[in-house]
Amino acid sequence: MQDATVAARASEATSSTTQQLDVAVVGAGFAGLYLLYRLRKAGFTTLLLEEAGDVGGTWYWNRYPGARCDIQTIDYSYTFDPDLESAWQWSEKYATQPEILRYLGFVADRYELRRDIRFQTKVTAANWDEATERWLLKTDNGAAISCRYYIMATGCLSAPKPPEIDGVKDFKGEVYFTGRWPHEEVKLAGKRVAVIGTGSSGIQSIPLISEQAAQLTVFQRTPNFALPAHNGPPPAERIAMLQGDRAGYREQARWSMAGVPYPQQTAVSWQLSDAERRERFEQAWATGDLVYILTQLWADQGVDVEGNALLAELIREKIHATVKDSDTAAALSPHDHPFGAKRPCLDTNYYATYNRPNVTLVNLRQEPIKQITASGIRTDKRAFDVDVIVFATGFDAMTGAIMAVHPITGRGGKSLSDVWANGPQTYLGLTVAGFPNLFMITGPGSPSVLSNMAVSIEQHDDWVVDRLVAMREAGFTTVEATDTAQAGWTRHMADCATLTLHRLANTWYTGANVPGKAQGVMPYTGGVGPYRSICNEVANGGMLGFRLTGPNVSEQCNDGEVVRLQPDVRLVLGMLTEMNLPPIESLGAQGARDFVNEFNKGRPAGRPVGEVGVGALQGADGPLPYRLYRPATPGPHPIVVYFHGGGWVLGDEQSDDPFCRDMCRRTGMIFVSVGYRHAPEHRFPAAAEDGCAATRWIAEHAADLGGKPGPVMVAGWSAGANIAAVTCQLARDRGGPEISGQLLVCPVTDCTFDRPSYTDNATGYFLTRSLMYWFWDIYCSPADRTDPRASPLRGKLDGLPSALVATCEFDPLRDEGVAYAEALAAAGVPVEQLKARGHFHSSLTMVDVVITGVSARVQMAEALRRFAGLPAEGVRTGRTASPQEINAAAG
Ligand code: NA7
Repeated sequence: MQDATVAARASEATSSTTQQLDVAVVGAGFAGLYLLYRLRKAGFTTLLLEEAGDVGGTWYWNRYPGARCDIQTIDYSYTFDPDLESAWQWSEKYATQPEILRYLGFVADRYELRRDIRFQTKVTAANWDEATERWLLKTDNGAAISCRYYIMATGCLSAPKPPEIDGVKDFKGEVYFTGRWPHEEVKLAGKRVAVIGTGSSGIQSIPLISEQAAQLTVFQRTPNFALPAHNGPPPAERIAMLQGDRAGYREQARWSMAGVPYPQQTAVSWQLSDAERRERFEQAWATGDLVYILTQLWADQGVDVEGNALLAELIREKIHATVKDSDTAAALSPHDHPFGAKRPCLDTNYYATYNRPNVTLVNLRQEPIKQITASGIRTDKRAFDVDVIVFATGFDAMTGAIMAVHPITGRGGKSLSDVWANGPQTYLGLTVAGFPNLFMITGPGSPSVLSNMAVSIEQHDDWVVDRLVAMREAGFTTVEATDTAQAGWTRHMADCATLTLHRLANTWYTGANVPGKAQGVMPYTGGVGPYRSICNEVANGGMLGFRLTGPNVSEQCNDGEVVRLQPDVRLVLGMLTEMNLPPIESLGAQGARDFVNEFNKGRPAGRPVGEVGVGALQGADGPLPYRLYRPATPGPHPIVVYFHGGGWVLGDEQSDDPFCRDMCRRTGMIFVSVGYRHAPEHRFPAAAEDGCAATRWIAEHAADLGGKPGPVMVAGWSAGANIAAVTCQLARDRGGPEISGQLLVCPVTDCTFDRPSYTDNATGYFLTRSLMYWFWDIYCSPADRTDPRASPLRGKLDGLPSALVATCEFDPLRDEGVAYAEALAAAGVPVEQLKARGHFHSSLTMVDVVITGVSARVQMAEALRRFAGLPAEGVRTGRTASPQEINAAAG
C-alpha cells in the first residue's frame, strides 16, 4: 500500500458527516479481504477498517524471523476463484510471511479491494442503536460510521498478550514482540539475545535468531511438541492431486475434519504392533505435516489418553536423539499435556539449535523469572545480562481482538465484555444473542484455530454474505441469535470438547495463557465438515435459532437448538443415512443377520483384555456357545452373565464383543456372553428360558471359569437386557441362581408401542418403531407378549436384585426403560437410572465409535462393582484423566 493511497482514503473519510453503509468490516486479513470481495459483488456498500497501513492482517504484523504458515500453502490459500488459483504459484511447501503478505497484496490488487479500505484506522467504539437498528461506530481516523451490519474479521490471534513480567519498562536494551515485529531490519548480530516463549513464534524464530546472535538464551515455561517441517518446494504429489481434480480436492478439504483433504483414519493403536506404529510414525515424521501427524497415525490418538501417549513418547524419543545434552533434552520434552492438546509446532532445526555453543535453555519451571531489570532477566536463581529481549509470549486468543480492542455495546446497552465475562457465548461462533446484526468471522465457538483457517474463513464469509442476501430478498433488516439457540450451541460445544483431549492442557485454546481469563475450550472441536453441515442446516431450516425482523414483514423466529444429538452420534447417524440402507426388517431374518455381521466388521476392534475364551454351557434345551472375557488382573473375579442385543433375532455371543471387552476392562470382572437361541427358529420363551438356564450353569461353574463363587450379576443390552431382566425374575421365583445385580442397557420391558418415545423416535435413529414391530412379531405371538417372560414390566418386581437401568434420549425404548426403573423403585428394589442425553439406542455399546458414551460406561461399571461389593476406585475411567494425572503419570 502506497502511503499516498492511505492518505487519500483517510482524507475522504474525515468529513464531519457520518458515513452511511450497509456493512462495516474490521480487519483486512484473509477474512476481511474475501468478505469485501463478496459483499461488494452482492451489492452491499461496504467499508473495511484496518489498523495497519496495508492489507495482511496477522501476516502484516507477524514479521519475526522465520514466520511461516504451518498448514501447507497450497491448502492455505483462497479457493473461491479458480483463475486466482492459477494466477498465483507458491514457491514453498510452507510459505514465508513475506510471500504470504505478497499474496494478500496480489489479491487486494487483483480485485481492487483497497479502494474500500480505510487503513490506519482503529474502531474506538461500536454501539447498537435500537431506534435506527444500525451499528454506530467511532474511529480514531475519519468520519463516524452508521452501518446496518457490523462484521468482525479481526482474526483469532491478533491481540498480543502483555508479558505479565515485572520490570519490562526498566530494561535499557531493545525489546521486540514477535506479534508486532518492526518493519525495518532488526540487527541482532553480535548481540546477547533473550527469547521468552516457546510456542510457534518462539520455535520458528529461535533457530534463525541463534544464527545471528552472539549468545541466545531461551526462557521456556512449557516445552512444546515440534515436528520438522521439511520445507522445500510444494510436494509434487499434492500438487498433482490438486491439479488432477482441483474442485474435488477443495471440496474434500471443506468436508474434512481439519480443512485439509485427508481421509478419516480408522485403525486404532491397539490393533497395530509396536513396529507398525513406529513405521507409521516415521513416515509422518518424514512427511513434515501437522495435520497428517495429528489425524493419520491411529484413530485414537486425538481422543484417548493412552493412544495419545504412544505418539507423545515417540516424539520425545526424537527430541532425545537430536539434543546432545540430556538435561536440555529432558527439559525440552513435554510431559504435561497430550500431543495436540496444545498447538504443536512445525520447525526447522529447532531442537538441533540447542546443540549450538551459543544457545542456552533456561527452564522456568525450575527457576521462574523474578523480574526484568535494566540489564536483563533475573530468575530466582540467576541473572542474565542481555542486549535484546524478544517476547514470543503469544496472544489474547479468540476473544482478545473482538472484546478487548474496543467496547461493543449491544441491545439494552449490554457490553460484550460483560456478556462474555465468564467466557465467550456464541451461536455457531458467528453471532451473539443480544447483539443483532453483529457477525464474527471464525469467532469462538467455530472451528477456527483448530482448522485450516483459509477454509474456515471462506465458509464463514460465504455463510454470512449468503444470509445477508437472503434477508435482503425477504425484506428482513435485523437478525439475532436466540437465547435457546445459543445455550444449545454452548452445550453442544461442551459435548464436542469431551471428545477431544484439549481440555487436558492449559493453553490459549482454553484461555489459560491470560491471567484472569475465563477458562473453557473456545474453538469448536467437532470438525470442519460437521460444522459446515450444521451451518447449512441452520440456513436451510428457516434460520433455525435466529429472530429476523424487517419494517414491512412479520417477524420470523424458528427457535430451537440445532444439534441435540451427541456429536459422534450425529456422525454415526449421518453415515448410516448416507449408506442409504434398506430397512433391516425388509431383509428377512437371515438377510438381516448377514447384514449385521457385515456391519460389525467395520467397527473398531475391541480393546485387549487378559484372555478371551470360548466354550459351551447348558441352556434350557441343549448346549449353547459362550464367549468369556477375563481381565488381565489376578483372579478369581466376580462374574457378569451378559446377553447381547439384536431383537431376539440377530446377533450372537460375539456381536457385542467391544462392549464386553470394555466393561471387562473397566470393572475388572469376567464377562460371559451367552449365545442364547434366536427366533424365528426358536420363538418365545426359548431366549428367556436360555437366559435363566445359562445363568444357573455359569453360577454353578463359577470356580471352573476362574470366577468368584457366590452370586453372579446379569447384564444385557436391548433384547439382551430384556433377557437379563426376565432372568432376575425367574431366578427369584425358581430358587436361584443367586443374582446380586442387574445392568439393563436400553431394555425392552413391555410389548406396547404407545409410550411417547415410540412416537418421538419412531424413525431416524436406526432402531425404528417398525423394526421393533418386526422383532416382536418374529419372537412372540400377540397372546404371549403380556407374559412377564416377554414383558418383564408386567411381572412381580419386589425382591429383585439391585439394578442400573440405562436409557437413551433418542431411542424408541426410552420410556419403557424409564417405566421399568420407576416400577422397580416403587417395588422397593434399589435402582439407579442413567438417562443418556443426546444418545441413541446403540450409543452405549458402540465402544470407540460413540466416545461420548464413555461417562455412561464408567457409571455402569461403577454400578457393577457396587453390586459385587467392590470399591468404586477400581473402575477404569478411560479418557477422563486430568492434567494433574497426566503429570503424575509422567513422573
Ligand atoms: P503461544 O503459542 O501462546 O506461545 C507463547 C509462549 O510464551 C508459550 O511458550 C508460553 O508459555 C510463553 N509465555 C507466555 N507468557 C509467559 C510469561 N509470562 N513467562 C514466560 N513464558 C511465557 O504463542 P505463539 O505466538 O508462539 O503462537 C501462537 C499461534 O500462532 C500458534 O499456536 C499458531 O497457531 C500461530 P506457556 O505455554 O503459557 O507456559
